[in-house]
Amino acid sequence: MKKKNLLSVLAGAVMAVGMAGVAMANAPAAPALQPEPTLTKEEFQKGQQIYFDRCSGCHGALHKGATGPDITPAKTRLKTLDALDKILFNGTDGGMPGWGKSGFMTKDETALMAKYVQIEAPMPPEWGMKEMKSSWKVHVPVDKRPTEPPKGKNWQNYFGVVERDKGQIAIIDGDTKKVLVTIPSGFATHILRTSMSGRYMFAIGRDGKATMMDLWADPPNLVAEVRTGLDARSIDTSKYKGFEDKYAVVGDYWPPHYVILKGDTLEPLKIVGTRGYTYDTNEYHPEPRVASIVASHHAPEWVLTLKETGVVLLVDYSKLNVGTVTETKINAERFLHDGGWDASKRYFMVAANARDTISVIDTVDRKLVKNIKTGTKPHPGRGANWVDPEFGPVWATVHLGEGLVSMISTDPKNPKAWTVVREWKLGGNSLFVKTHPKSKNVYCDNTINPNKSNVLTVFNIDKPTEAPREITFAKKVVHMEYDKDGGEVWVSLWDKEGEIVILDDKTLKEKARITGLNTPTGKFNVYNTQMDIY
Ligand code: DHE
Repeated sequence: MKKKNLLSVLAGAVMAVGMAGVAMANAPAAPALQPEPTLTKEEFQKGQQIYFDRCSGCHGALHKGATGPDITPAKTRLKTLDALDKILFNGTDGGMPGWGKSGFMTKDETALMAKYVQIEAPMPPEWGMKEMKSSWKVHVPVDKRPTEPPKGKNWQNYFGVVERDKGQIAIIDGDTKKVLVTIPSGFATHILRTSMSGRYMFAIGRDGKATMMDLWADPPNLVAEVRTGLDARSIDTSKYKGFEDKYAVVGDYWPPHYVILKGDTLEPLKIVGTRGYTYDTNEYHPEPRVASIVASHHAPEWVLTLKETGVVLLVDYSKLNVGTVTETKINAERFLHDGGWDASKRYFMVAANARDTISVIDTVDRKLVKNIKTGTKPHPGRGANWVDPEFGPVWATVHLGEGLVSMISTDPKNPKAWTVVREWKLGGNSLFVKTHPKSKNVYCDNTINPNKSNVLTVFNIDKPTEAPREITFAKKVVHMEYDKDGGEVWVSLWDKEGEIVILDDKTLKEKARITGLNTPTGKFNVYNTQMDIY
């Protein structure tokens, strides 16, 4: 009832403004709010599930917007059901997927979702220590695990590959290209990270489930799991000297909190909430979601980004043994998303994608260096570092909203430091960019451009003004990763009958192909992830 009243007040306000406009001049009347639709209990439950699976990542659990716009009823009821249905079905130029067109939703489902987004968002439940502890399972106790790496195996060249739609991880031997094992993980598993020793690999599911795998077991196995929340995207471990493999941390979207876990068992140790105030306007936000996390090499700290408030947290975990976590808050920009280290691993480069900005955080002097405007919706993944022949060390991002690679000088001594020094035009809107310290190539996917999603674009570092080469595949291409030695590039062909194509980095010729993978998405080489090489 309360919600209805709020909307009526808003409707009244909008109408009053409209009428004043008519009286004063010939200004166009503000659009009237559409009536609130009614949904049956079944329709509501179905809408809620579809919203969680497909929409909340970009628009937030409370529909308030982040990467995608605010879609609370005050906005959505300014549009007709038909107009909303068309957006849901066909997508938009701004990067919203065409859920109907791409086959993820039926015609009936996009029509249902048009109605669902016109009603007030239900408040999702909380998830505290009691719930976490009851979901925590140690499958292999620490004293039952191997004490040395598997003999005869180049385990640091293993790859963890997310098979997203199956919610499982394929561990693949990078030397033999054989799938050693598949391990169940969370719903629509998002990313993988390794511990500092490299021995443990961690997965985070969109349902908040963290999964821990032991790569010293032969074959690798699932050793522990815990559900840290109801919606999550990021996980990392403690990497600072003296704290290697000691802790893991998960950043949740819902509830808005981060959870510190014991590094060898995933036992939940501490939950810290992130609800608070936007960095610029100081408005309370009920849902500041934890986006990217990196582990500092300069201090016993994690760098955590809070999407909606635009705040970067430096979380000191060195006194956790006495139950204390110290946070340093650095104002950056809204709405923080993904990012990675520059080559020195001192500066964290993070996209505030809805503000077309990269924020640079100095983790030694513990401050914001600069907010740098790049292109429309930067989306670096972790980005890529190389040495430009003219501008020296650069870090680069691609963009969701346009086909553009932006290179930022990361050498503090360069007069052009922290500015965009070079740009490359890309055929399509992109998700990920990748290179390796030993490589002369920079690879970009074009995943979200419907006309070029099956094309991999390859630039030459030494000839930055030369046109890029393009490799066309039979299926949509997403995410690239190098092997340990930097001689091979692994590329996902993203499909239910997906594959990984392995290219020779020098010749760009196909070396091998791993078939039979369901929606292979992110791929993480153990050594490169352990050492933050990208
Ligand atoms: Fe991601 C990284 C959030 C959609 C594949 N993604 C990240 C990170 C965040 C994030 C916060 C950084 C984690 C870190 O470094 O700690 N992603 C989100 C979303 O909120 C969003 C936009 C919508 C959603 O509903 O989840 C989203 N992401 C996607 C996809 O659709 C992708 C392409 C495939 C999938 O998983 O469904 C996708 N995101 C990835 C990958 C990375 C990632 C592979 C890690 C890149 C890397 O190299 O580190």
